[in-house]
Amino acid sequence: MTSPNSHGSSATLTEIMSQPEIWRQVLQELNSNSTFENIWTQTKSRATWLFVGCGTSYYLAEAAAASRRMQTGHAAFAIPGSEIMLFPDSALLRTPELQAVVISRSGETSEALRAAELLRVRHKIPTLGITCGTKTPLESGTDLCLALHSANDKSPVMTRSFTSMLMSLQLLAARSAGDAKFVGELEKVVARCASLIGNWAQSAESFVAERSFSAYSFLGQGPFYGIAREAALKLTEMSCSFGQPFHSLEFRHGPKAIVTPETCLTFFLSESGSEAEKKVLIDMKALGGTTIAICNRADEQIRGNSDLVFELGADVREFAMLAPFVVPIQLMGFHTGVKKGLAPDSPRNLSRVVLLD
Ligand code: F1P
Repeated sequence: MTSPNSHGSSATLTEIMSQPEIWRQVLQELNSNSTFENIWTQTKSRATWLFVGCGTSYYLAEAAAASRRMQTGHAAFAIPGSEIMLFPDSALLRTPELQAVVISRSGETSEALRAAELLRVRHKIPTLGITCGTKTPLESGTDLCLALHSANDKSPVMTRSFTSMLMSLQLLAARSAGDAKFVGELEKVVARCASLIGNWAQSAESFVAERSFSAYSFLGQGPFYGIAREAALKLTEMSCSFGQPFHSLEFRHGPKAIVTPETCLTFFLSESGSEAEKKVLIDMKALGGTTIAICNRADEQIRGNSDLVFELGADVREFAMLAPFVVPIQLMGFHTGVKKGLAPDSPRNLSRVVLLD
């Protein structure tokens, strides 16, 4: 069984379990970091934010954009780096007062770097990079750059880098919105996760040991949709299983055709959409699906219709829960991979960075 102190020799599992501690460090660093202060000062007047990334960093872009819209009430959107390269005319790059954010853990991904160059040099859009690497081409290829070295992962699979960069971008949005409460909410989330992660790891490991699935779906709405996409990617990368993300209510419009007990459906339950999303959970349970609920607080209906529940239980606004909600699926992806005889530390066909010729 996994405990916070027994990670075996897996870098990936160690990095997943280290998240509450790393988040604490990142929040402390940002609090006293003149670069973060400078970034905020130089970007606060920009009206519309474009978040760019590839792979996990693209799903981070989606979650960060959705969160920024909720936090500031202003426009924000996300585009994969490749779209900026191939279809710049459909990327709304003429939007006035645009601020671009290019996200890349490694700071080396070719599409992210090419997108940064196109945005900064050809389209004259101010660029902010965010990375976990040191002295990266992203840093030299953007106007401003935030580097979170302590959140870097050794594993090709992005776990703590994803959650830490997401929290940092949310903190920046909170600063722009003059929202002094948010940092305290993140601190509450960190404390909750630190006390829960050992139990979450054990629950995920037992759940995976007792069952086998032919398909996985991840359901979320609003800012949780980006989290659902990242969860599907985590499971796919670590366990070579097929995982698909959906907006929760979209699942009724066709995808529910796949539901059987061998279909594992994970619901990221928001608070804004709780009643409607809960009805989808109840409907899919009635169709015989195996269900996991990830939520802040589970009521009787959620418990009665879920095979496994992960509950955060934090008195915070729902966008403060984005990063911790992905943790149970990072753990499930890891254990599913190990059960299938795979090594999540060296996932099949994957490299840490995608470099184009
Ligand atoms: C992005 C990324 C990862 C993926 C893979 C290759 O990297 O696509 O999401 O897991 O290992 O790289 P980065 O631009 O954030 O470094």
